Amino acid sequence: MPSRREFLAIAGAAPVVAAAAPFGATPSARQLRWHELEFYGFLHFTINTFTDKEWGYGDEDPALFNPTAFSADAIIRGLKDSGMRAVILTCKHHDGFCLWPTRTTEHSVRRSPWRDGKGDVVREISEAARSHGLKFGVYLSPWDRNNPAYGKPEYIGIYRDQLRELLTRYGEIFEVWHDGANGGDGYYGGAREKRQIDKHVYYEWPRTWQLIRQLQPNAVVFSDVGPDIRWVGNERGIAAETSWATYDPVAVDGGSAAPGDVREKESQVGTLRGTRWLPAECDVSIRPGWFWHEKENARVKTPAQLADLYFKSVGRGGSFLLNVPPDRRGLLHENDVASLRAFGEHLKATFAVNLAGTARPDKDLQLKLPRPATFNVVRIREDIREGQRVEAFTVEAMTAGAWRPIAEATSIGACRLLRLAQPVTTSTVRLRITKSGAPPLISEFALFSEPAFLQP
Ligand code: FUL
Repeated sequence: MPSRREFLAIAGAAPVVAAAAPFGATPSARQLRWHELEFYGFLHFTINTFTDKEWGYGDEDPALFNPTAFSADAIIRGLKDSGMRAVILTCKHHDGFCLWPTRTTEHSVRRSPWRDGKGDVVREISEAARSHGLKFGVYLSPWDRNNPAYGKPEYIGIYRDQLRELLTRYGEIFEVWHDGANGGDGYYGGAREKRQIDKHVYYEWPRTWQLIRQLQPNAVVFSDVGPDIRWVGNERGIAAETSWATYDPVAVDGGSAAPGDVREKESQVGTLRGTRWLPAECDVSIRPGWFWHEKENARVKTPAQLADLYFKSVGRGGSFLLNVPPDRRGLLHENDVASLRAFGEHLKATFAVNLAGTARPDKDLQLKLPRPATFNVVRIREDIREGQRVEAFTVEAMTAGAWRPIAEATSIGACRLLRLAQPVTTSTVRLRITKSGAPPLISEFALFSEPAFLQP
């Protein structure tokens, strides 16, 4: 586990209150490392890219997978330009096509003309990611509409073998992603039928998670119920305005939850003073669909829209998982690349300089700047190693000899970003904690100036 000093160095500030006993649930070492990533990419790429579908049925000919100019390096550079620190690849989506030469099925890149059947998308993306300093994670869909064994007990062994390959062949994995879309109609080796599974028992998730812990002890595991990271309950990339890192998931019927069976509204908020540290990951696509479609080339989110999502995900204590789907060439489309780059520049310009300079809050959480500064963004972090404590607060600025409130919110956690309605010029700011489960431990109180966008 990083020491308190290391963690705070990353958060960019010194603690303002001496160490105290932890309050409630606290993050594990792997969760703490994940919190530092904040913003990372998702790559949805498979046969769907070539069939113009979002969910393949599972009967697609592997020969359809044939990107003409695939470049993992160009894809990763495009993502890195936006400030992402990691990337997760759909190694297998619901249609069952494996992007690596697996021993578990014939339905893979080995039967495609791409690189004469000798290619391995997982290898190329993982290596390019690492060479550019990005961490690498895997998405492996539990639902497999191609596999004849899906719905039967033997499929669970196949799924685990696939995970074992992914977690042993490609170096360090930072995150393992299991989505909650499970069961339904599919090809299933020619059966072409509907197969329902019991989400609560079929996958024996705890055993699969144990296998992940064994093979990749540093990886965080994502699903609707964790065990490390929770789905945020929507695919719009936003956490609720009040979002707790603690969460006790509940099934739709009020019973015990499972991947694919949670009350989505509660996933967005988490559980105040909940018993488990399960912070939210906010996933969304840069386009309307998860996969690339020609007709969506003009519907790429603008840098201003991406910034809005960043403030509503990272700025509410979660992470921002932005999908950017490669096209049929095996490259990111120019429109996506342009938007990512402009967004990356905006992020840099916004957070490059903390206008509080070297000023640190005193014990009353007051910041005295050497000279007046003009800012429109406030960033506050709690020392989450000691738990999430703050439940409501106000930021006040001294202007014309009087304190006036400039922002107000509830949860802080790993990071709270406040965008002010108007820029404020002052040399004295304070944080007033109005509700807190335990004495607050604020590790950062910083001020920034966000430039305006020319285009909405
Ligand atoms: C969902 C899937 O059904 C979508 O296709 C996409 O992969 C999304 C990220 O997860 O569960």
